[in-house]
Amino acid sequence: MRNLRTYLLIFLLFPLILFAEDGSKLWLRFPDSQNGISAAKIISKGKNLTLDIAKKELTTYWQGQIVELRTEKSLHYLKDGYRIYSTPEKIVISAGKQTGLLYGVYHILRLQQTKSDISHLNITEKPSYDVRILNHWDNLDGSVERGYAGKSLWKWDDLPNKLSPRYEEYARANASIGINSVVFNNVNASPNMLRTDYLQKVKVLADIFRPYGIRVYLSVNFSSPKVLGGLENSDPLNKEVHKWWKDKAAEIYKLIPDFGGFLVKANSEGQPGPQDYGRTHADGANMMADVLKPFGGIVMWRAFVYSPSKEDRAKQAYLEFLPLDGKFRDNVIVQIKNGPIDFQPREPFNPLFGALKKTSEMAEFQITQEYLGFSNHLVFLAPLFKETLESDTYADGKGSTVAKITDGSLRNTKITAIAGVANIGEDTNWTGNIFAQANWYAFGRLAWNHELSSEKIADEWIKMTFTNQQEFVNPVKDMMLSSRETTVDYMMPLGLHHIFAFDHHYGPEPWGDIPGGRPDWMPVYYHKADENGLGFDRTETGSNAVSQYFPPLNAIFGNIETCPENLLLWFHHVPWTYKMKDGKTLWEEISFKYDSGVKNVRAYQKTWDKMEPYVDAERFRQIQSKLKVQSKDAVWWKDACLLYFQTFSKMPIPYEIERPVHELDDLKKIKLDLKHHN
Ligand code: GCV
Repeated sequence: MRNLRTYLLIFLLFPLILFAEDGSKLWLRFPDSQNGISAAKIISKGKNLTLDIAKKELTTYWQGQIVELRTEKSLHYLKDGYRIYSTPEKIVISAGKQTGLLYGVYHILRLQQTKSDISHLNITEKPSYDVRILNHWDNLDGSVERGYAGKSLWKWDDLPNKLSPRYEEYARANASIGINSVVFNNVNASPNMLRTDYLQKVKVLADIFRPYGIRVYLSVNFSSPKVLGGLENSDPLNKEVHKWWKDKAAEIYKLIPDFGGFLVKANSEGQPGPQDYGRTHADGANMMADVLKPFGGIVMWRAFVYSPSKEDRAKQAYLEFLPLDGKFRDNVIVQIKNGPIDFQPREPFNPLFGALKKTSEMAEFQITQEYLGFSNHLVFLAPLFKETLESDTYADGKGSTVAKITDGSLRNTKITAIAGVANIGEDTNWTGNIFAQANWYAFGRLAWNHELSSEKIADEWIKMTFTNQQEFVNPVKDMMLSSRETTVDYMMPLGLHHIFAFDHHYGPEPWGDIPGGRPDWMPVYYHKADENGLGFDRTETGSNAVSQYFPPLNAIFGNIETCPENLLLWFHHVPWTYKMKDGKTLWEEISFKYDSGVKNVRAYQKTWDKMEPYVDAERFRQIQSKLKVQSKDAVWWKDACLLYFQTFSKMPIPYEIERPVHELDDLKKIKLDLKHHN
C-alpha cells in the first residue's frame, strides 16, 4: 500500500520534477521540437563530432528553413568565425572550421529564440580574441576560491571513470556563447594537478570538451619540479628543472594532443616563482614557454604581483613588468587584471595595458563576484567589462583602447586572448543567482565580439533566459544596465576602493586596520580618511601612480579639476568641503551617492515584484529573495561607510536622505563566519 502511494506521488510530481524551473537550463531554452515542429533539414558534407553536435542542435531545436552547413577553406581567415546568408530556399552557414559551423548554428538558434528577423540573413562573424578562456579557481579538494555557487563542478575523486552529465552541459553552454578554452584549477595551484593520475582525469574532460571546440589548460605551481619531482629546487635556469618540465609537457601532450598550455601565478600572495631563485618573471615564463612551444602550447603569465612594500600597491605590477618588455618568448602572454589593484567595483584600467609594447597582453576579468556581493547581489557586469575594454590607454596615440591593444588590431600581437574568472559551481542554477548567469553569458559574448553593447547583451540574455514580452524585457533590462553603477554607489562611490571586510570581502569594514596585519590588505590603506578629507593621493605629491599612464591621461588623472569624478578618490586626497561639479561638497556628494545606491536597489525590488506575471514562480521567488538580501546589504554599506566617514568629516548627513538605521559600534562588531575558501 505504502509503495502504491509512493508511486502515485512520484507519478503526480513527475511533471513538476521534469519541468522544474530551477535555472539549470541557463539561456539554452530553445523551443523543443517535440513541442513544436522541427523543420530542420540539414545539408552537410562530412562527419565529425563537432558537426554531429551542430546537426543535433538543429534537428532538435531549429524550426525554420533548410540549413546548409558547409566548410570552406577560403574562410580560414575567419578563424572560429562563420558566414550566414539566406537564399530563397535555405540558410547557408559556412566556415573555415567545424567549430565555426557550430558557432553559426548557435547564432541562428539565438536569433530564433530572441524572435529576430531571419528572413534576409547576411552575417559575417570573426571573434575578437583567439583564446576566450574561463579561469576556474577550483581546488582539488572540491572547494572553489572566491566561488559562491557551491562546490566545484569537477569531481576529481570520481574521474576518470565516473562522468557527471554536467561536464557536457557545461561545454555546450560555453560553446553556445563562443568560449573556447578552460583552465580547470585555481591559480593558487596545487602541484598535484600535474600528477599522472590527475592528468588522466583531465584527459577525460578534454575529450568531452573537444567536440564543443574547447581546449583545456592548467594552472601550474612553479615549485612542481621540487615538490612533485623531488628535485633540489625549481630554479628555471637549472637544467634538471627544465628537463622536468619538458618531460611533463611531453606526458601531457601524449594524453591531450591539443592541450592549450599553462596559466601561472608566480611570486604573488605567497606563491612560489622564479624570484625565489633570483630570476625574473621572464626567466620563469620563458622556461615554460620553451617546453610548450614544440606542441603549440602557450603560457599565460599573470601580472598580478605585489608585496607589502612602501610602494603603492597600484604601481607595483607595472614597475615589475616594464623592464621585462621584449624579453618574453612569443608564446607567452601576460595576463593583466582589468585594474591595478584587484577587481574592485570600479578601478581605472591597469596602466600595464599598452605599456608593454613588445609583449602580448591579455585582460583578466572577474566574473565571480568576490567584491560585488557574492552571488547575492544582482550586478550585471557587461558595463564593467566594457568600461575597461573601451578605456583609451593612448599608448599608441589616441584610440589605443584596451580592446585594441589586446585584440591584435593595433599591434601585431602573436596571441590574442581574454580571461574571465568563472562564477560557476555545482549549484543547480550553476552560478548561485540566476542573474549571475548573465555575467557568464556577457563574458562569452564580449570575448567573441567586444563591440557588442551591454544593452544588446542584456537584451539577448533576458529574451533567451526568460521571455520576449516587452513588458518584462524593458524594465528588467533597465535594472540590469544600471545595476553596476548602483552597486558602486552603495559600496564604493567616487573612486573609493578595497574597504571590504577582511579576507572574505563580503560587506563593509572601512575602519579595518588589524594591528600587525599587512598594511596593503587594510581598508585604511586605501581610503586614507582623515580630518582633512578622503582618498588616496596618487598624484605627483603622493605615490605618483598617475605617472604610469600615457599622456594626456597622467595629467588628466593627476589634476583634481580634470580627474573624472567617478575616480576622484582613487587618485586624490580630497577635502571634505571640496566643491564637486554639481555644487555639492564632497561629503554631501558621497552621502547622496550611498543613498541613491540604496534607493535603486529598493526600486529593483519593486520592478521585480511587478514581473511576477511574466516569470515562473520558482525563478521569480529565487530572485525576489536575493533582492531582499541585496537591499538589506545596501543599507548596511551605506550606514557603515557614512557613519564611519562622518567621524572624520564631522558634518551632518544631509537631511534630505534617509537616516541611518544602525549604530556604528554595532556594525563594527559584525564578524561573518565566511571561510575564504568557500
Ligand atoms: C586566487 C585576490 C583574491 C584571491 C586570488 C587573487 C588572485 O587577491 O582575493 O583569492 O587568488 O586575487 O587573483 O590571484
